[in-house]
Amino acid sequence: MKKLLVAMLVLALLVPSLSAMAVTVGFSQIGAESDWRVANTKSINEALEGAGFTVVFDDAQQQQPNQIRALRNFITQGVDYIVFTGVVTTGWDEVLQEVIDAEIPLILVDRFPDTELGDDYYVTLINSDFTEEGRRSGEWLVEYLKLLGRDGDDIKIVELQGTTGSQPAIERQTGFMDYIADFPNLEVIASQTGNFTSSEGQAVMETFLKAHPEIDVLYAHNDQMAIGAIDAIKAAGKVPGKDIIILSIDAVKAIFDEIVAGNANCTVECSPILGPQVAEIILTLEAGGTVEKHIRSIEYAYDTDGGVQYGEGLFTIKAADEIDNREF
Ligand code: GZL
Repeated sequence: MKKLLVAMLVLALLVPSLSAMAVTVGFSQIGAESDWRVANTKSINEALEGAGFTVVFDDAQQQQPNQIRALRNFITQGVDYIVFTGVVTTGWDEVLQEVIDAEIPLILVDRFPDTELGDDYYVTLINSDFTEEGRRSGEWLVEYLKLLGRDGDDIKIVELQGTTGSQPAIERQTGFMDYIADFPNLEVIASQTGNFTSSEGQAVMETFLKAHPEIDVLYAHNDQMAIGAIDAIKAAGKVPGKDIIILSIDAVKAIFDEIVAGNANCTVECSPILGPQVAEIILTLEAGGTVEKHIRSIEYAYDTDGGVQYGEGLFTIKAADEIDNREF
């Protein structure tokens, strides 16, 4: 009798994880173009596997046709959930309609597709506010120039855009340009995509430096492109972080190293750690619960000395005080 009770207890403990393992999640990821993306992949896969789910992962190498193929494969495989972030904003209506028709719950992370499908086709969206990140970048720059006593100077800015047609690239540019529009002495003299990668950021910065000897600021849509640009600035005989102020977005560890070394000036945070929220959502749905339609990440900004305003009651944190907390 005692053995039977023990066996039943063990089974009762195992059943939830066994049942979770029966749940399969298809995860269509953009690629591995940046430290941010790699950390995002790790966070989501580890959280889902930690919750006992089986993950079918696909890296699309920043190519939309690969993502469309992956989504169709998930449908064919009959996964229970799909986690998806799109490399660009448009061109998803047909395949997402197929996901709807297959009645597979869709969890959107990071980037939000621009579709004609309304709002019912997905369960929830977990992401950052890219327009706010651009605005914060503009405000930090204005406040930092005041600290330098250069708020009356004519400031020449070059912009390294993210992947053409991607939501973060579109919205980070909009937020930044809208904020600096009130400061006519701030001028963007060149803007081009570096596709969120270090190598392309370096190559484009090289062309900027050849065409514009008078650059004062680099605004990069992610840290990876800024890190590539730092190499180009050094190769051109200029001092990054001093001759050219360097401002970027993501707050990955590698940019903290550059800020502490004096080669960069500020990074506005965009958190890739979305995994725990994704796993929690699926566990809630599996238990018959409901979830919020839109979940925002909580983010800050970090710079050389801290104390620079970038939002209502928001002031930067000194990078050297935060660097040991950064894992990716
Ligand atoms: C932002 C994310 C962007 C990062 C880049 O949520 O989509 O894509 O800022 C990454 O580093 O390539």
